[in-house]
Amino acid sequence: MLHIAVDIGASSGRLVAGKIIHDKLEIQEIYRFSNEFTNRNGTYFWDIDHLLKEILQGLSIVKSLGYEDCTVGIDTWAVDYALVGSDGKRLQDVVSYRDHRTDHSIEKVTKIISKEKIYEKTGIQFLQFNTIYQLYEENKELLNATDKILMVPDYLGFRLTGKAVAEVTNASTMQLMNVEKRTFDSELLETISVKAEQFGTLVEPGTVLGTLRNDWFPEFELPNCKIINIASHDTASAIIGTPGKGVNWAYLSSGTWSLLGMELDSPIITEASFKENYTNEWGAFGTYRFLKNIMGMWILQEVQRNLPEEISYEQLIVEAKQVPPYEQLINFDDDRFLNPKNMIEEIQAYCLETNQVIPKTAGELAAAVFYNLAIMYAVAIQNLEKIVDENIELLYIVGGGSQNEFLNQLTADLSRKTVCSGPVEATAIGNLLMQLISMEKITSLEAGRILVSKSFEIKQYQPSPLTSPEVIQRFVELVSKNRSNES
Ligand code: ADP
Ligand code: LRH
Repeated sequence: MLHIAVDIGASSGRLVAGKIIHDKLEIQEIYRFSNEFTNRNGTYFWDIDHLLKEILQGLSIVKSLGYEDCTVGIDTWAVDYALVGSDGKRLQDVVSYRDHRTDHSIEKVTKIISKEKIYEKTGIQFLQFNTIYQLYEENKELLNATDKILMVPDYLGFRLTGKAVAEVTNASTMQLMNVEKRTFDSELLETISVKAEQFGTLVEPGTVLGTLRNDWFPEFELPNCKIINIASHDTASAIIGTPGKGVNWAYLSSGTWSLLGMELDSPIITEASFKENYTNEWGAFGTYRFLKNIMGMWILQEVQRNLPEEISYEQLIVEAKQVPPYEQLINFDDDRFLNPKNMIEEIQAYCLETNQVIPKTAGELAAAVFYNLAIMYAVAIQNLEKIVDENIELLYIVGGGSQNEFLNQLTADLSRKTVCSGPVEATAIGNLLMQLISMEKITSLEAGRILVSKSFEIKQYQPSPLTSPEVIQRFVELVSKNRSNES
């Protein structure tokens, strides 16, 4: 039987088919489509009906290739949701987490319940767009009329099967789950006037959601599909698909976001993890993704979008390499870079305000992004080692961003760690592995990761001597200066 991963990130979606052939996992991209949010009357929305159509279009291609039966898993980005009425209809379009409605919501919610208490209960990092803050800002009449609040992959599954669930890896990103009780926290729900019954049934990855209702989509020729609840948070799937071995490895899932952390068996909720805003998102098999969100390739995507002429990633990297290193230090995790009107102007304004060289050309802008991301990764690894109290030996970089060999080498140099890159499609692979485990074709997460390391090329980068070792310390000082100015 064929297995299909539907993997939709903030910048693109794809259907990837997978099969075990001669003890190797073979994957094939069946269909790819773009994804973006757009501004309508001042609010940023995702086009969720377009995504649903693209999934159906991709599945009809599977059928046209001669496959009659398959399993399907759906993963997407986290935190966003659809509000569904009791008639099963969506009450409004899905608002993007980059919308400005939550710019000040952490302050508002933490006036009702303290930051410390929220962190102690959930172990989840403070990001202004977490579901808890989005629901706090939601129109109260709409919320009252809501039968089910479904996270994006759960909603897509609901549209395909009629079954409403809350898959736990993604549900944990709401910052509404009590990590000790492993269920919704009643005090947090009360704070935002939402009831536990308004969510779908909590399900673990590996369970079966239901059967695709082909009869609901007569305009498409579809195969028979069993939809599996995989780890529906794309980052959870990416970490499942990361071929780490042993204990002392960290990961960097590099796409629109850079998610850097370690897989743990139990959460870490301490003063240090709180201060550095590390999160404990739930993983498959009771693991925790102890990680930090770093602004990631979003910055570059937005630089590219605002350049006067189109330029490929490959060309941007060629031009960035010609620019002198470390021309400016930029803390891209500053909220001002979350969704500015024009990323290029925002970067330039930051450099002007901080008396630094202003990047102007495509190569200078890309260099500013790469050098600073590499510094941010190195700092995040240092903090991670301190908090987890482990010495990290290997950093695995997976996702679209792992194709950037220049940044991979810079990351090895600055972090002083061996870096392994690939697979590029770790998220789709993790999605497929969960389907294979659910269908009892592989026995465990470890067996899945061994399969990945046998099946895909992994490149290694060793740290080379540093030209400017002081940049990391200077960056740390910059961030702590910003923090003390804020408080
Ligand atoms: P997401 O799932 O968040 O949409 P992906 O894992 O698909 O993200 O990664 C997208 C990112 O991959 C792009 O923003 C870009 O930075 C990077 N990327 C894509 N193609 C290349 C390439 N050929 N070389 C280097 N980086 C690339
Ligand atoms: C990456 C991701 C990340 C979340 C963000 C909203 O695609 O899921 O893990 O923090 O999007």
